[in-house]
Amino acid sequence: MSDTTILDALVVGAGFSGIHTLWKLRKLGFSVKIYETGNGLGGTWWWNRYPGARVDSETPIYQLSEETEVWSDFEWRERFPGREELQRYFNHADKKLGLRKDVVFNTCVTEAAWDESRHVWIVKTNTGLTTLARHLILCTGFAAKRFTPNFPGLEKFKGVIHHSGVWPEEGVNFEGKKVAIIGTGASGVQIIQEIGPVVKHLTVYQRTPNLAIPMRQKYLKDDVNSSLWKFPEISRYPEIFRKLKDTFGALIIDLDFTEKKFDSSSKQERLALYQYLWDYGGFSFWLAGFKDIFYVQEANDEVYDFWSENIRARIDDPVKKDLLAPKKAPHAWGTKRPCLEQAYYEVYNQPNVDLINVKESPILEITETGVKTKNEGVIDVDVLILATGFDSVTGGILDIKITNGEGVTIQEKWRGENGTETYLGLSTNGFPNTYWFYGPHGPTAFSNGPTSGGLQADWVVDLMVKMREEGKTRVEAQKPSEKEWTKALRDEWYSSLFPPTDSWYQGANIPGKKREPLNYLGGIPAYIEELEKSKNNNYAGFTIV
Ligand code: N01
Repeated sequence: MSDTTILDALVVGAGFSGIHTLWKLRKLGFSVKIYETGNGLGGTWWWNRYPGARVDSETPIYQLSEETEVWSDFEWRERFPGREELQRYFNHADKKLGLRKDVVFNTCVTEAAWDESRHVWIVKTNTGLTTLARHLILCTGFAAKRFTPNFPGLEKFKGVIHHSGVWPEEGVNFEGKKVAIIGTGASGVQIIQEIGPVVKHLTVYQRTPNLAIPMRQKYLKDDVNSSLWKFPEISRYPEIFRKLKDTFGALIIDLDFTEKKFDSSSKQERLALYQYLWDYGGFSFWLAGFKDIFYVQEANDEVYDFWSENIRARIDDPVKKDLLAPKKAPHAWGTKRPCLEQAYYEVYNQPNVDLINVKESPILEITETGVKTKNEGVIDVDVLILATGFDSVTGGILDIKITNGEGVTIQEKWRGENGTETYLGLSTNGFPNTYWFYGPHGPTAFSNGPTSGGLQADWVVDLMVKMREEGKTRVEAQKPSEKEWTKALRDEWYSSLFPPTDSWYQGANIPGKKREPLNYLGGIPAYIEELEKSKNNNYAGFTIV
């Protein structure tokens, strides 16, 4: 691209939000390109290829909903699609929408500087490209920056070592191997249940138990009429997509938090509801019971007890039982991402699977041959897996050196004493013509990515259309609006049970990162209302020139 061509928009990242933005802007006649670090489409689902990788959003909601030509012609075969199914989907979307011609792969955006005289972003990549763009759209997702703890000796390990977020394309052979895995988040749980039955020996290093819930996977080829959950007909998709936006997280078809209050239902009614959701599977147990579980300790305790009783019944060994599903909750249930499991707890009943509690017996170092903990000494392994997560939500954006017209970087702004401040969870004062989707202060962690990222993208596209019509070239979130949005988001968070829990929801998983609310807890309908309120008032809260 020549140094004088100005793109209407440069999109960073070819996951769901990036693809949707590209498709929509292109249709409206805007010039737009995506720069993508990976070598394929799918964003997180390009990188997430560890054994057992599978999404926790159920069919058919985890897809592009406006692109009729894509969904009307694609058959999902799993209730919770695995990585292969997702890759099949992204290839299908590419065929239908001709995406690749506007995606530059293997290209990582490293810097962007705002040129106030021309109202353009000057964007640089690791491959030496310099691109001018009117709008900079960051579709970097919430888990683009991998986190590896600073274990002493890590570089000395002589065996095979992989982080779950950058798994080799050719896979890893586990047969007959001794394996260690550090981390029991959503990635760790999926890997453990997948490789436990295959490896010679597996040692799991757990710091906090994952309070995981039954997935209740279903396959299209099975007798789908024999379960609570059925594959919806494609003809129902438009109605499903529409109704999803009326639910808290757009994460479950036909279900949402009950409108009842916890204490206005009898114990018998409550237990019947928990049981129904438990059997129904997926995120329903988290997001279709009482919303009070996020605010009222007593409501949370009761759900925890139900969870713990059910999970403990699946684990044979009393020590493992107490470590995986303690009688006393390690944190308020659901305030740290619960993941969906298929046979996670049963894996620990196998004689070849050991569990080490690193809170009691910390990892001292990684040696040439294995992992050394305080009580166990060195356990030798052939393969070491780091399922240690991500510098979530803000990490992907803050990895790019974004500098505004006054020479201030977004890093300086968000890492300063005021922390992350945004307006509407998609823009920040001082950084004109810049937006992100499925990132800080959006419904992100509590929502289905394609839905919430998609509605943010649509909002920005409408704004760009208006600016084009009116010959405007610069838009910036106003400081007072940003202060107000950020304060309301924090007030809601601090009124809930989330703050004491160490989770990536608030940056608590990264040593030295500021602990602060990074996600909007108000739910999708309230979020849509906020977006509409600004838009319908001539984009109130923004200065457009
Ligand atoms: O990462 P995580 P993830 N010593 O941060 C442990 C999405 N996702 O990749 O809990 C020892 O959740 C850490 O311990 P603790 C999903 O939203 C979705 O698993 O901090 N252990 C934790 O157990 C998910 O939430 C899907 O005490 C250390 C683990 O490493 C998000 O991505 C699939 C440690 C990290 O867990 C991230 O999930 C995969 C240390 N020094 C991911 N440092 C699906 O949709 C960290 N840990 C299915």
